[in-house]
Amino acid sequence: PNGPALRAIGTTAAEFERDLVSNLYFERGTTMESASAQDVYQSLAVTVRDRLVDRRARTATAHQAANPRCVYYLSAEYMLGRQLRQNLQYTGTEEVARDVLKGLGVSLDEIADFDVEPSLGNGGLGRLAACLLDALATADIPAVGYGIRYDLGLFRQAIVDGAQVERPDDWAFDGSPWEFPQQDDRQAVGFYGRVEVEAGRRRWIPEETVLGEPSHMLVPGYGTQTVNIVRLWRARADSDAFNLADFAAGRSAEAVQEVLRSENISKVLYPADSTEFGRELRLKQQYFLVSCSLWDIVRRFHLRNSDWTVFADKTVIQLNDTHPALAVPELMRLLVDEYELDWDTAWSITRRTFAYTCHTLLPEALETWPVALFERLLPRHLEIVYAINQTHLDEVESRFPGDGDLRRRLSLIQEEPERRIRMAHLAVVGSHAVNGVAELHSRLLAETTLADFARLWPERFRNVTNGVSPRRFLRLANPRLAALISERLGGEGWLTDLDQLRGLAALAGDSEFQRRWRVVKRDNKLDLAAYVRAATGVVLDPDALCDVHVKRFHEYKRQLLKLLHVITLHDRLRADPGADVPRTVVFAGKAAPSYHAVKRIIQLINGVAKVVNADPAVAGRLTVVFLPDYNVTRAELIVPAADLSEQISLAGKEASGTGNMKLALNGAVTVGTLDGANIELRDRVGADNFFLFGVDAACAAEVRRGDYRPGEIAGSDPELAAALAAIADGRYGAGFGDVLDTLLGRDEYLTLADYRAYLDAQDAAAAAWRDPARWTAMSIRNTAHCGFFSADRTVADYRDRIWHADPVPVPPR
Ligand code: DL6
Repeated sequence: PNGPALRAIGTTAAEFERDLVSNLYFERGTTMESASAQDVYQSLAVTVRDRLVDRRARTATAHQAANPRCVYYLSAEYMLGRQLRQNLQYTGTEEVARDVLKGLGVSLDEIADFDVEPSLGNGGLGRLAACLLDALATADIPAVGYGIRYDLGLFRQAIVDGAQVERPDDWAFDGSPWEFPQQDDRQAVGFYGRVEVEAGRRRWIPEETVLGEPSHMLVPGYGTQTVNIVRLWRARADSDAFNLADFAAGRSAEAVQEVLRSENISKVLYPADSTEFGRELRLKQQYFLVSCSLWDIVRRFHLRNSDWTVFADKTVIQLNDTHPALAVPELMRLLVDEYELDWDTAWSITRRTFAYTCHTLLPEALETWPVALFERLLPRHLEIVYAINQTHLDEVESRFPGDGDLRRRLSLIQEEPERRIRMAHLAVVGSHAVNGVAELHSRLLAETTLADFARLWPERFRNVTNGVSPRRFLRLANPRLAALISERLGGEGWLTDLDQLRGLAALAGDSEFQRRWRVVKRDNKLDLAAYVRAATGVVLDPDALCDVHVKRFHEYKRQLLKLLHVITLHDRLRADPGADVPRTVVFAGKAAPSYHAVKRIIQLINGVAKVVNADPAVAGRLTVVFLPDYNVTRAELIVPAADLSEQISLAGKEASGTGNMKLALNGAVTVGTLDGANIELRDRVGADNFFLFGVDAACAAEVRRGDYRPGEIAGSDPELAAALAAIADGRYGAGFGDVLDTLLGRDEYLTLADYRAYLDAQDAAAAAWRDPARWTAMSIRNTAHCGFFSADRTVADYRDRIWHADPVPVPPR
């Protein structure tokens, strides 16, 4: 490629300014004198984006020539975060842009605030997908991420009278400069209908068709020329779906009915599944993603190859959890029905192509779909699932003859109380590799959730511990710390070789380095404080211990345990102002709209915050804030400011966690349980630099099986009893009896069992904080030993253990 791209590759100030002004003029139809801030933002974004387009063109050329094995990542969620600053950094144009804008009388920081994060995911799973794409491009591995371009991302969270209120997130309302719509690649997706037999072959005749229209976003690698893409599908109705006659007759709602029915498919991330309509829509979304993406993968394969026998050598499809598991029967349908391969050949190709990552241990999170719904929506796929199941159960029978119980447990179909398709089983049966996302999680998967499968095919199971992007979560989020690290390590090599951070360990006790480390943390806390004050009115003390519990709300993550600690601190401090170190407790996170129990916990947190922050007896000692609308952008603000990282899920429940990694990387010391990747984190940063507490997974399971009586624990621990009494007597707002009932009834997540150990760990943390030299050394050691948690290492593990995909370096222009 040359010609047009040449216009946009210069990185001098003059070239950048020329392109910026030109984009303003030709793309926005305005000039610097009359441009709005939005005009400047959009033109700046396009100016930066253009510098990646040239790399993308060269990447595509290099991939076409090398005909490599490509990694296709199928995920219903991506939390990409804001793009502008990332792309400025990855193109090396941040300083140029800042200077050029300044010369034009505009501040880059103000303009950068117009950048909108596409929140196309719920939490960990979606953010992991984004970190892996970043690391794939950085490793020069040819990859495409496939997902859904939801019109409305994860809801925006507002707090009204202490309670969570969900507002729509119309992330592209002002137009997203990062999207490239690809109307030419629209693809028809069928639903419903019937199966017919034609010349001895079964063929699906769908009754309804929707168009999948892709747009892609660029995913640049850091320090490399590779630019991969994420391709997001949007549902569109056919252009003649609008009923003009109805409209003319005044029936405007009827006129748009077909358009809405089609376009609803990509309208919202995770439609509520409490109604039949919502459940059907969700399954439609999943098939929509899978159908569009497989068509595209096959199209890409045929651009470079003609022989199906090499499909699996050129293609690996990673299923990010079970949401895209329909890809297994869909590929079978394409191969058998459309391309007329025989079943066994198709099945061998399919199995060699797919790999599956499981992200949970919670039984309720393992997806199943009612057979009746599945049959109505995807009749041919149901036949294929049955056929796959038959072959699978025959294999089970031949390996374990006469074990009907085992067959029932391993079947793709659950029979009772209603016939349902088990999507995790479908994903395991259709894949050659299955992985968990942390050592403990992978072990527990093989020992519990998927134990029968692990017995059947032990060779399929492996672990790939999660990781995070050091570019986004250190350099971009925490430029002060990144600069200090680069200064001391003599360069930025650590950004792509995170183990180099080990070099900091030797400086952990160096008083001058410690002083600078503390200055960075304090400055980051001042930034957070400014934001918190503007958003909530709460004033934070930058010298207080910044104690953060930020992540999705779920009972197993035990925000309530943290809150009991806060209530106890409140009591203790009222009696003795020196009972704890000055502390700011930051909560942030969203609750699923229908998850009533944790929405009540959010309310209680806000009730506690209101009372504590207004209590003169603890002023300057304890501050509690709930920061609304947690997302990637907010994380980038909170994580660099944190001193203490709360990773306190009940052991055996959190698959991995990635917030634990981001926080430790930024020098926060963890107080945590032996859960998920906490275990590996503690192994690496050292037990002396981690505050461990609580039951382990085996013990938790045992307690759960036994005669656990939370009421007795509450009765025998006066501080705990006082905390519960304070909630009961309405000190933090009336009517939280339901929260207490859950704790004193089943206490499913052993909050009360771990309370005392947790408080002891917090007291140990406070003691360490009282000694700044000790604390700072712990903080530095956390950062120094976090190299393992780079997404680059995660991608290298996937590459070596599952994908076997070689890098294809893209030559510079
Ligand atoms: O693997 C990414 C992330 C883990 O770090 C979290 O521990 C885990 O809870 C999360 N899982 C999900 C989806 N759960 N299901 N199904 O977000 O994945």
